[in-house]
Amino acid sequence: MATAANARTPGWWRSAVVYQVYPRSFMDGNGDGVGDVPGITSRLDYLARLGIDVLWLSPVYASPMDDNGYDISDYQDIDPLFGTLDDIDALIAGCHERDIRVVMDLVVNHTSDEHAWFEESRDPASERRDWYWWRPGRDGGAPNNWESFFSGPAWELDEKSGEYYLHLFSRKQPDLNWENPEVRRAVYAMMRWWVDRGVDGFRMDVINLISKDPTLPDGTPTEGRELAPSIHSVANGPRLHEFLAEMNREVGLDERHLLTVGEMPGSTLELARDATDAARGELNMVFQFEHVELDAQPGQGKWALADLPLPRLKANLAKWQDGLADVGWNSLYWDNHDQPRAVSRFGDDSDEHRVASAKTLGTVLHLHRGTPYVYQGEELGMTNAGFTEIGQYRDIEALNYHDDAVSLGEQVERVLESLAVKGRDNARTPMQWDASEHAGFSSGTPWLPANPNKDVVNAEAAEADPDSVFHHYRRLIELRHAHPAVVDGRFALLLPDHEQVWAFTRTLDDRVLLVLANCSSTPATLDDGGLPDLSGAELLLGTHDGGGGTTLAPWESRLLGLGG
Ligand code: ISL
Repeated sequence: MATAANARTPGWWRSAVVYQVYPRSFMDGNGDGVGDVPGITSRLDYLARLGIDVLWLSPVYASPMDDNGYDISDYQDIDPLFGTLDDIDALIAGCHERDIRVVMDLVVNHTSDEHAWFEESRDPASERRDWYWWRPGRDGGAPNNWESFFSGPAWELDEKSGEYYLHLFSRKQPDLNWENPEVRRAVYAMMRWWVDRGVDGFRMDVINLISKDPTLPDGTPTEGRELAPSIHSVANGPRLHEFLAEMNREVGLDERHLLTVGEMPGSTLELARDATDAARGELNMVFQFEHVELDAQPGQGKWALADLPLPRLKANLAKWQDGLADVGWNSLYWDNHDQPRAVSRFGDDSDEHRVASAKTLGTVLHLHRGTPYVYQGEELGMTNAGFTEIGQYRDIEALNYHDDAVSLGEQVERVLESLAVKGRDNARTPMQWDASEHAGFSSGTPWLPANPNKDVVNAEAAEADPDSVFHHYRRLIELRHAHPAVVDGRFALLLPDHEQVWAFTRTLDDRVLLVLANCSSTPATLDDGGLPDLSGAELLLGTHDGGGGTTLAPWESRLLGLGG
C-alpha cells in the first residue's frame, strides 16, 4: 500500500492544512464520557470530507491527567483512558488510507512526576538525579523567584532530600534538564520510535523552554507581585537553537520531511525567523503568541482583559507576514485547546452574526501566508462554553488561577469574567456532532458538558447546509490546494487603519488575490481608496450571495481573483 507517509516530499507542509484533535473532547468510542482513540478513528471520514491534510493529535500517552495528558508518565504507551498502541496503529493507518498525515504532540520540556525517570531522580544518589532541576532552597524558601504558568511558585520541596525541583507548569510536571546529554539522547530515541511507527511529524510543546540559563537567575517581578512570571525569565534560553538543530539531525526530521512545529510562548520574530530558517535545520514553523496576547493588559498576564481594536490585530499579523516573507515560515491559528473559541473572541457569536463571522475569520486566516491550523469545532463555528461558576471548570490553570486570585483579594466576579472570556475549558467542551443528547459525543456523561447550542451548531446540520461554516472551511482548503498564490503569494496589507475592514492582497507573478473582510457587526464602506482596480475581478469565495459594490454587510467577506 502506498501510504501518505512514504510520499512525503520536501516542503509538503507549506500547502497543507492541519486539523487539531483534542482527544479528550473529540469522540468517545466506549461511553465512559471521555473521548478516545477509537472514537477519533470512527470519525476520519468526516475529516476526509473537510479535506484536511494533517491531523495533529494532542497527547494520548500514559498520564495521571493532572494537565489532561500534557503530564506524561510513559512516552511509549497510550493511556488506557484513550486506548492502546494497537488503537494508535489503526488510527495512523486509517489516516494514511485517506491521505491524511499524523502529527503527534511532543511534550519534552517536562514529564509527569509519575514518569519512571522522575521517580528515580527523586533519590539524590540516583544516576538520574541530574535529569531534572534539583536545587537547595534559599533563605528558607524556593531557590529563585520564578512563578509557575499555573500560578504559585515554580518550585516544589521534596521532603526526602530536602531539595526543591523546578516545575514551570503544575507541580506534577517537573522540568527535564536538557543540559544533560543523556536526557536529550533518550528524547531523540523516543521520537525515532514514533517515526518508525509511522507518524509524520511533531508539534513540540513549549519547546522554547527546554534551554534554560543553568544559573537559574531571578526574574524581575511585576508590580504588586513578588513572583516573576516565568516565561520572561526562562524562555528562549542560550542553547535553544543548538538543541533544536541537534534534535533535527539525530531524529532525521528534515531528512525524512517530517512536519515540525514548535510551540513558543514569548517567541520574538527574530527568534522564530532563526528557528524556521530552512538553512539552519531546526523547525518548519513555530506557534508564536503575540496575536493571542493583544486582548490582555501588557505585562499583566492573560487574565487582565483588554479591548482589541482591529488595526492592532491586523498590524500584528502583518508584522509576522513581513518578517517571515523571505526566510522562515508562519503557522496560522486563531484557536487551539488553550485558547478561547475564535468566533467568541475575534468574531460575534450572537445568533445573528455567528455564521458570517466564523466564515470571515476563516477566510482572513487561511489567506495569510503560512500553514493554517483548524482546531476541532472551529469549522462549525463552535462558541465559548458560557460557564458562570467555578464549579463548572475542570482545567488546572483555571482552578489554580481562581484560588490564587481570590486569595490575593481579587473580586470573584472579575475572576469569573476573566475565566469566561479566556479560560481554556472554553475550547474543551465536547465536539458537537449532532443535536442528540451530549451532542453525539458520548453515550455516557461527558467529562465537560456539551454546549447547549449543539441543537443548532453541529456537524450533521453543517454538512447538510451548503452555506454553513463547515462548507466554507472545506472551500478554503480546496482553494489552497488549487491556487498556488494561496500558498506562495506575497502578502501586502491594505487600509491598515480601517477600523472595520481587513483588506490584503497575495500576489504571485501576475495573479493577485484580494481579501476584503468586514470584521465588525455593522455595515462597512470601502470608499477610502487604497484598493486595487476591481474591474474584471472574479469572486472566488464570499460570505453573502450576490455581494458586490462598495459596502460590506456585517461580517461579509469576499475573496477576489485579479489577473493571472
Ligand atoms: O494556556 C496558556 C495560556 O494561558 C499557556 O500558558 C500554556 O500553558 C502555554 O501555552 C503552554 O501550553 C502547552 O503546555 C502546557 C499545557 O498545559 C498546554 O495545554 C500546552 O498547549 C504544559 O504542557
